[in-house]
Amino acid sequence: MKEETLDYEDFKSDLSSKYMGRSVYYFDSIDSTNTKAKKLASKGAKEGTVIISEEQTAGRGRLGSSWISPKHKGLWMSIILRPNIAPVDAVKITQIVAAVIHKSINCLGIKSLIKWPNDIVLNDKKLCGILTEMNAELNTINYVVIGIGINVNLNEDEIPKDIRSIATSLKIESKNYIDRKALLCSILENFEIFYDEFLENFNMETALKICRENSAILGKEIQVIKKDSCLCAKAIDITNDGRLLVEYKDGSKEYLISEEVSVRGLMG
Ligand code: BT5
Repeated sequence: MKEETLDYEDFKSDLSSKYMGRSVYYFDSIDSTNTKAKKLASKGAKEGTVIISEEQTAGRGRLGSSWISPKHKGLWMSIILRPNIAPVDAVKITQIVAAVIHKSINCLGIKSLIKWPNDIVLNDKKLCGILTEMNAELNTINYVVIGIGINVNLNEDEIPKDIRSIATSLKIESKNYIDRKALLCSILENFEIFYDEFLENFNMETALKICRENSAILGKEIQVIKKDSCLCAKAIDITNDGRLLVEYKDGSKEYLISEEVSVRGLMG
């Protein structure tokens, strides 16, 4: 059977967005779509440009970790943005993307949860990771690259053994083959709506509501993992600016920003 591919020609007639995903760089294989996106962005690629690859040979997670991206099995892609916002506000975009992916997965009848700041999970296992990277001056953003990795049609034996206990796919969870093209279009269309609303009114209420109502960690005991420490805390709220409010055992509170810590549910 010929594998279904995600070249622009394959999905352009199904896509109803105006600019999100209207300029597409498609690869059969690449090291990392985020690395490519950063190169293209620094050469002037416009907002909404999408880089998609059928596989990544050096897919990246945060802090130098790697992201497994087998051929034709997932959505491995990056979106270039040029928001006219302060660099500190770029973390909000990660929450908007998480809400959008959750919504699009939900439309498939799959009930995922959002694990702040950058994971979509199901049954305590990771379905999707988001990697937000930015190039900025003190007060202005040159570009933001949103990397999205979604495990779509991986079978259990296609997930490396060392991450099998923490990773899953839409196919494994739903027991159905998932149409990657439809999922891709849904994400690009929903993202354009949420992102435009955010830029126009600085409003991310809808996204925050989705992140709060479908959180895998709010109200739960979590571990806040920093460079030199690992502390137990309770996840209290996601604030209007996308930070996580936690309360430690001694009653002290802290607002976490996605870059400075990892938060892992005790199950993770
Ligand atoms: C992330 O990092 O979750 C962000 C992943 C972003 C991947 C996309 S794919 C397109 C774009 N191009 C790139 O090069 N990257 C982006 P983090 O929270 O640090 O999680 C990384 C950890 O997840 C690894 O250390 C593994 O334990 C685990 N992992 C690796 N591959 C996985 C997979 N396919 N599914 C689930 N977990 C995985």
